[in-house]
Amino acid sequence: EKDPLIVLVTGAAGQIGYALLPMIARGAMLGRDQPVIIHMLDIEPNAETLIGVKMELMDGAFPLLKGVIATTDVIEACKGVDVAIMLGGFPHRKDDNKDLIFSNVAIYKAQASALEQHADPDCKVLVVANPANTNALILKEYAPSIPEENITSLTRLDHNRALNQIAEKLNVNVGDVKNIIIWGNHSSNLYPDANHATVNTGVGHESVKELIDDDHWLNTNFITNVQTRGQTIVKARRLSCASSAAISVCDHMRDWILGTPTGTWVSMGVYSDGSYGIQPGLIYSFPVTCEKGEWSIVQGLKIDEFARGKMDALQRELIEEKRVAYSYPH
Ligand code: NAX
Repeated sequence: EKDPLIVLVTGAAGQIGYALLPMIARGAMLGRDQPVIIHMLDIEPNAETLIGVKMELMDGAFPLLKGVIATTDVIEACKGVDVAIMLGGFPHRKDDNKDLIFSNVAIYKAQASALEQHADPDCKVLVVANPANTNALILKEYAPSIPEENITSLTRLDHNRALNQIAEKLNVNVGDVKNIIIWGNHSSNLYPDANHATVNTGVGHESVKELIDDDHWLNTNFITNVQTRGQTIVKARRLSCASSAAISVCDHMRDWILGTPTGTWVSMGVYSDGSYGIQPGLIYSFPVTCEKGEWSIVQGLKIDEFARGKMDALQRELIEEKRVAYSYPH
């Protein structure tokens, strides 16, 4: 049997945590043969909820689950961690982006230091809490000894939502659609790009763009459907999405650690290296393939003028978030 990996989930008493924890314990994230020890972190006002969530996790009687720690102590939570899923953060309040960024800078600064000092030196981190890209950037800045390629942010939910939109439009199984791209920022202006996506039609991989044959739809409704999907769910469920977010977290980590299938890429927020003219020093979502725990940005895709405009606008948005984050009083 493999040695257990220690998985930290911050904000574990929250909505996504509730859906995610049993998935991790069941092997949906790291594999059905990978034992795990779960560290759940939340803040003092939610300490009791956290204990309740832990009790349910224990009652799942998961053979892969070798231990659970539920704590409000960030240092205890970060000890020996191999994989860190950062769901915890200051909640969004309408039209107060600066406040949101500042509150999260304080949180991510402290958690970065704790991870740097107490986690495994090769710990892999996924930031989910919004603003996810900028929180990931702060974490990277304040944990300089964690390799920069180990710090990523979530755009996989948007990626999966985009795959579903295409599958519904073409009336095909979502498992046959691949190679969507979510570029840039996980924000209300996010850009799903289907220009390079394909559908397995049984006889081969055909271009989504050609099959749909409606650039207007791809450049309007398709984009807004993905952008507003979260709000559409809130309206229907009267709660924000949780299980789809948890699934996408598992997808992100599983593909990163165990590898993407040949010929398939996925979207991940990663530290930019100048690819596609995006300036280095941002956490920007790119199409990536993964092998043996390492991601690499898919190179050489043709970018049309429409996509270029969206990619640049999202870059500007991230530069602005970064500026605000860096103006946080040190
Ligand atoms: P909840 O508000 O249900 O849970 C957040 C939890 O974090 C709470 O239990 C809270 O007590 C805890 N928390 C707050 N500060 C903390 C700290 N300093 N240390 C540890 N825990 C702390 O939110 P939930 O619906 O679970 O969503 C979690 C985060 O994911 C939110 O920031 C949300 O905006 C973000 N999302 C990001 C997505 C993405 O694609 N990147 C999609 C899903 C989700 O909306």
